[in-house]
Amino acid sequence: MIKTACPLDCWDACAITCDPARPDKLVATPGHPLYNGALCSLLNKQMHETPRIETPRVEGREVSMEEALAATAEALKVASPLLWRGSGNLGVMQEVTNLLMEKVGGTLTHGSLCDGPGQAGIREGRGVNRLLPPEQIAKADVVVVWGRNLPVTNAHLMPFIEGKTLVVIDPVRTTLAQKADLHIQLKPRSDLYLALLLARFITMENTQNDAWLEEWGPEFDEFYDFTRSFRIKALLEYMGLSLDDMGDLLLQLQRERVVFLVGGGVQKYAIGHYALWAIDSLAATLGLFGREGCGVSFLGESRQGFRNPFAVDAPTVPVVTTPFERFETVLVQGGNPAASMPGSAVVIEKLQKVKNLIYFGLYENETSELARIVLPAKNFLEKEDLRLSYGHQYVTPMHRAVESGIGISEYDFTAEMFRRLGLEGLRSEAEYLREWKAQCREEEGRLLLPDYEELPYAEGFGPEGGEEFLFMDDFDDDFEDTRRFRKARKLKDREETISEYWLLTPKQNKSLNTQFSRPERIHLPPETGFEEGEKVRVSSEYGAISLTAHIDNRLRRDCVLIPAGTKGVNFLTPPILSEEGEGACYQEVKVRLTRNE
Ligand SMILES: Nc1nc2c(c(=O)[nH]1)N[C@H]1C(S)=C(S)[C@@H](COP(=O)(O)OP(=O)(O)OC[C@H]3O[C@@H](n4cnc5c(=O)[nH]c(N)nc54)[C@H](O)[C@@H]3O)O[C@H]1N2
Ligand SMILES: Nc1nc2c(c(=O)[nH]1)N[C@H]1C(S)=C(S)[C@@H](COP(=O)(O)OP(=O)(O)OC[C@H]3O[C@@H](n4cnc5c(=O)[nH]c(N)nc54)[C@H](O)[C@@H]3O)O[C@H]1N2
Ligand code: SF4
Ligand SMILES: [Mo]
Repeated sequence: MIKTACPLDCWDACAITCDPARPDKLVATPGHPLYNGALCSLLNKQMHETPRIETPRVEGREVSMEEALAATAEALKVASPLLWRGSGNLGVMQEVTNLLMEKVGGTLTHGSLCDGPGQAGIREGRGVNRLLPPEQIAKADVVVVWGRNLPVTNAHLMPFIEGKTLVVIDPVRTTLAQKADLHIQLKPRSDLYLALLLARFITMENTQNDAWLEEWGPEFDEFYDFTRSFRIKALLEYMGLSLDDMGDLLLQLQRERVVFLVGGGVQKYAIGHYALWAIDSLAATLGLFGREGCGVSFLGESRQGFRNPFAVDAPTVPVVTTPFERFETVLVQGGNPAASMPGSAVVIEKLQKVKNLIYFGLYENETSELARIVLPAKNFLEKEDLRLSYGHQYVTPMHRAVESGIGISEYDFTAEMFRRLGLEGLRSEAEYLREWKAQCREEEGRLLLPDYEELPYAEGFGPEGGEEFLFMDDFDDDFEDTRRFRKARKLKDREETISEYWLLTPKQNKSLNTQFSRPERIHLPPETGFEEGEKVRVSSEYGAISLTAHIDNRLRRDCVLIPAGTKGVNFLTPPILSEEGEGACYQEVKVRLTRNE
């Protein structure tokens, strides 16, 4: 039996045991402190059913690996090639290709398609993003799931919230919302106002945590003044909520142990950092940091605290608005920018201008179709690696379980390029893995993130602890423009004739971003008047696509939903950077619907 971990970009980072004779029947490693029981169907069904790229290609012609590597080495000889890495596999060895880029004078990317705005918002208040261990979540009385879709994206956390009072804040009446004690079905992109308003009410009722604030939040009074600069009635109307909703929420927030499980949903906007900063500021008002059974969970920074042997000094370009057209050679590794980046029309146009587009991955997709060179990768069962997690503190070594003639691993690819280009200084794969492991903490034979704290922020904020929490103190939003609150008062009349809908684009259970099944439908609220199965043309100022209607009464009447991974969804989304965090803004857009004749 071989021990490894699931490589997919998922909160759970499940530890896995593989019987080399049955690699299609993986099981969760027994005795894991967190996650036992079943693995999800993405890993045990979708992955096995998705055909892999088996043969390398150059200019559409199937070639030997030798020939493809020779063509790649040649293409890397240009001035400053670009490496664009996605998150198809979260093992640390994916990053070994940085060493190659450093040697050939290449360019890397910075920023994030995923959690950039949220991370930036957390850093504003806390200085550093420490993950909230699931063990603390298990001790809470009240769990507020705020823009995270636990049963779909983070299913192994479900047992940890069982038996607790459950509050869900989500514009969609998700399956979790249907089970919740309280569901706040707010308007998209309004979480920051909700957080500020709640902090204000808590202070008006004098239920803020004075003892905590005295020690860690000396600027609280200024924050309270800031929350008072918004008009209550206008805000409530804007969010689509009532004073009763506020009362119900306050009742839960004022209980002893409260955790917020915040997800990607709240921050896929230009102002996404404000959402996390405001939610953190609300948590600080209640003194939720550093207390047992309390805290705010978001995607944790798993590499924090490591001395990364693959960190290099190379120029970078933004990953969200990558200027592909400026590079003669682009190596895409473990990603599908032609479909996963926002603003597909612009992205594809830029990718088409690249002379040597090299795709290094497992499956055919929109990017492999455009590539001049296609290099099949080895899958996670065929290589050595180490898996960190953004959802929990455990680190899992990944061991080779299967020998296969298909593809090449990222380490072997790098070693081949070093050899062919006459470069020096690459150490052995085992040495790098040892270096990562040696930095982990070890408890009862298990590896933990070096930076892990059982009770994060108990000793204060900032990278070294000891610093104060910094409250949100300003705000600026031009998307909704300055008429924001006047418009809000007119919302009721506007609702009769909605012509533009908020686009929600959350994850779904049959795909992992653009890997595996790719649905082709749009979820519509019944009020749109479309019928199930009807063809709908969906357009935004960035592009248009046609999808099949699925009537979904879990939606607000001002929202439509197209899951991430849906073919073409990102033709609708804006190729812009968030105000902070160099992140993507998939939901900073409204769409129109027309009948497709
Ligand atoms: N509309 C919309 N778009 C989104 C999002 C959204 O919510 N809505 N979410 C965004 C988010 S959060 C993320 S993280 C990004 C993800 O976007 P990307 O990082 O581009 O990920 P994928 O599109 O899933 O593509 C992953 C590819 O990696 C390859 N791969 C898998 N394993 C390996 C391996 O071991 N080695 C190599 N070399 N390749 C491998 C597979 O061939 C697969 O096609 O998408 C973003 N795009
Ligand atoms: N099955 C599956 N699991 C995955 C992935 C996958 O593709 N498939 N992708 C992985 C990746 S890369 C990531 S980053 C994580 C992300 O995991 P999650 O954080 O759960 O992210 P999402 O599914 O994007 O959004 C979660 C929820 O936010 C809600 N939402 C949308 N807009 C708003 C808003 O304005 N306010 C509020 N309060 N809620 C809003 C959506 O309705 C949805 O229910 O999941 C990972 N896990
Ligand atoms: S739940 Fe997530 S980590 Fe676990 S097997 Fe499924 S995709 Fe992998
Ligand atoms: Mo992500």
